[in-house]
Amino acid sequence: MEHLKKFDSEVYDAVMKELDRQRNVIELVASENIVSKAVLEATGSWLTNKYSEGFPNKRYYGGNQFIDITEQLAIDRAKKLFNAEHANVQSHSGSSANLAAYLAILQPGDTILGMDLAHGGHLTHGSPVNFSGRLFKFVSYGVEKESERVSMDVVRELALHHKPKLILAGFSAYPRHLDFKEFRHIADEVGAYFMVDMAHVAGLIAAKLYPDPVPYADIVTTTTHKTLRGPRGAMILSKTLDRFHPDDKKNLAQKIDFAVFPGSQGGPLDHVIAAKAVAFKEALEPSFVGYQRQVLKNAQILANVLSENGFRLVSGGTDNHLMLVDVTPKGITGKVAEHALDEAGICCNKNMIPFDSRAPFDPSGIRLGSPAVTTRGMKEQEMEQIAQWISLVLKNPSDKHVLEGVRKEVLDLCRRFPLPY
Ligand code: DSN
Repeated sequence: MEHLKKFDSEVYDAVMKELDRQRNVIELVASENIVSKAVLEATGSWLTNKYSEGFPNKRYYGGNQFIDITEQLAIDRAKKLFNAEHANVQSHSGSSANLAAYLAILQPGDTILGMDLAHGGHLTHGSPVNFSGRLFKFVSYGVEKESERVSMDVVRELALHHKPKLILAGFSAYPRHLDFKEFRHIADEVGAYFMVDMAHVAGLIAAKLYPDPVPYADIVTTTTHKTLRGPRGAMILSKTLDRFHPDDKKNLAQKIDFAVFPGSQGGPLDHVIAAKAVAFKEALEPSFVGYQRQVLKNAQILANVLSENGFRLVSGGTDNHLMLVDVTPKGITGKVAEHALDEAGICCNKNMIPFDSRAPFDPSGIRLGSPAVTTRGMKEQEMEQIAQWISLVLKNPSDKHVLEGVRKEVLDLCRRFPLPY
């Protein structure tokens, strides 16, 4: 960083402060992780200088012989990792991957059945303030009030009633398994495409520790930076054939590629694509399964100890890497909880819980996840300790003495489990 330091001390200082923050906090934001040095080097590499509209061996610019290698490696490894027929690795983000997926198979105004953001879905699954809700007619399913789980009977009823062209499964705040096979049955019953946004659980799926949507879905989108532990970005996996238009000039794989470029993006981020290739190689290593197993174990311990300390977990616990904690029974809100934990060096995000009577900026819950702390090497013992600190902080959110005491212990734990850089 010597050049950055010399040329732009303001940016340099902020970057170094962010590194320092990452080193010294317990990161429980469920959608974040810590990349390896190899992924970081590829992301920060000279590939950022190149333009390469098109796809490997079919570019609109010269000089792409080495970019072709890195992009093809990313494609081949993504296909191998998820046993997918087709992979497009150019999506800049999960949102742009979802936009391209919709554009590949739908017309504006078509109906999509997806999960309600307020019940754990995602902004791009039909929120009225997002392009998805503005371009398409979304119908939402949520969780059931009692179980706080998705009911496939409800999904089926809604599908039969609204006859969507696309059924969408996936979430950003749902702590349970989804039954992708049953989603496929329902989609077949009503003649709909089936798409899964597996962003949160992609790493668990790669390790075969979460139900696999790839055999059932026409299209699977994912970010690459959550449990998958790659650079910030996304990709789209798909079947080759378009089940409803097998005779079209373009098959589904070609429609996806076309919807990404030129449909919704220009030049790909070649440095990030190279880093995706590196991350997929890491995910193909046997040790990645061990990592994901520990992600699950760590989430279980965190959930169990919080429950033992009297916290109400949405749906009673978790089957994956994340959990939603309703903090209102403790007399506080999600905003107060997030702030108090931040003061103590524990980072998470406030989150709506299903049927929340409060507003998104000060909701009833917080969302916690285990991927980043697991990457640092923390295991059951540390998770139990973290859960005890969370309990102590949330029971005393304005007690400076408590917050400072926990902050000191957090710093000590962070020093014992350093980042790789
Ligand atoms: N913002 C991401 C998350 O935190 O889950 C989803 O895109």
